[in-house]
Amino acid sequence: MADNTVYRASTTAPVNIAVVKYWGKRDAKLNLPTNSSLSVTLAQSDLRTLTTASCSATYPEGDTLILNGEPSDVSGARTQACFRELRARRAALEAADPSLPKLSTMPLRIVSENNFPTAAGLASSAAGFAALVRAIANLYELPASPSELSLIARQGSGSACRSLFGGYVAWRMGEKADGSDSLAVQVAEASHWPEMRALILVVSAAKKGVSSTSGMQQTVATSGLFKERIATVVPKHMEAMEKAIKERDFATFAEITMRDSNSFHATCADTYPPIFYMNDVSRAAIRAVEQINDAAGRTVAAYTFDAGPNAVIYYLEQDTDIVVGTLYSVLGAGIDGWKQSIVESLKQPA
Ligand code: 2P0
Repeated sequence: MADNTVYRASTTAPVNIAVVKYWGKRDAKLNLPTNSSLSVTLAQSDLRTLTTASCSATYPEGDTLILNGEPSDVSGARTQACFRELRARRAALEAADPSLPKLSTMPLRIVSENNFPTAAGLASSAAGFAALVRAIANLYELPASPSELSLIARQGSGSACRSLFGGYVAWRMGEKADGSDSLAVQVAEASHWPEMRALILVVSAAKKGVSSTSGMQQTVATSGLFKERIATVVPKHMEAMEKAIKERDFATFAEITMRDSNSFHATCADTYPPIFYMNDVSRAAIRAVEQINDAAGRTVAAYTFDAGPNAVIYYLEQDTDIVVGTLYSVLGAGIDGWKQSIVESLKQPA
């Protein structure tokens, strides 16, 4: 008898913001990075992708994806790699147990919604591919750990591998040519450092000018500073950052976060032709954080910027008034760019 069932599973995945940045691929096909990276996963309640994966023999032929209500292309190599890897794992389960429904042969229908602007430098591809991979893994009932799923999500978008965990997450670059050791691991649970907060200052929700994928390829090809970054700067930052997180040492966490953001944007500026993601408003946020730390007489806030102008400010809950209060008054008063900005305070953990 024909199987007319619609099989379905849903999941959410959060955004992560790197404090030691991924920038550079050593293998573009397998999406293998030139360096390890480390991020903080933000609270699900604030910024997340909600994804439902379904499959049915009754669906018309061909996999489909609806992203924020619009049909989206699934023919790209990265989405195809994720579908292929997940189907292969499901097919292995079906081969081992012939009583299982043959989901691996059915068309997939993916429906995905972000609750934040796509392509605003807020790592929508990270939450998006993490949710896509986990939703299909749930649909297929794969017995895969988050680190195993991170190997698949990495092939969708590098930073996505880090969104399969909460808390503090390292993406180990790995050494193998086949990428089987380039995966994410949790360094610490969010509850290890429950006072940690992230504030996102949205300068612009517009799509970024140079995509991360092409920007980092240009950097690898042309920047001399980048060679120094991957050889010495990032390994030093990874080690110091993991220690700072384990010891809940905010001053060191903050210094490495700011230095690594500066180092990443310096290699962007050293790319030929140069890439500029920060703008005048971003630089005003850096000055404001410096003022806040100077006035406090200790490091109470850290800024970081991804491939866009928006700022993420890390601070501890007990310093909310001096950090958030001062940022609102300093940035809100005289700087045009912030006037229409959305300011969200994110609690860690959810
Ligand atoms: C990061 N970024 O570590 C860094 C910091 C942007 C700046 O990961 O080509 O969208 O899909 O692997 O993951 C953005 O890069 O790039 C990114 P692909 P991805 O979060």
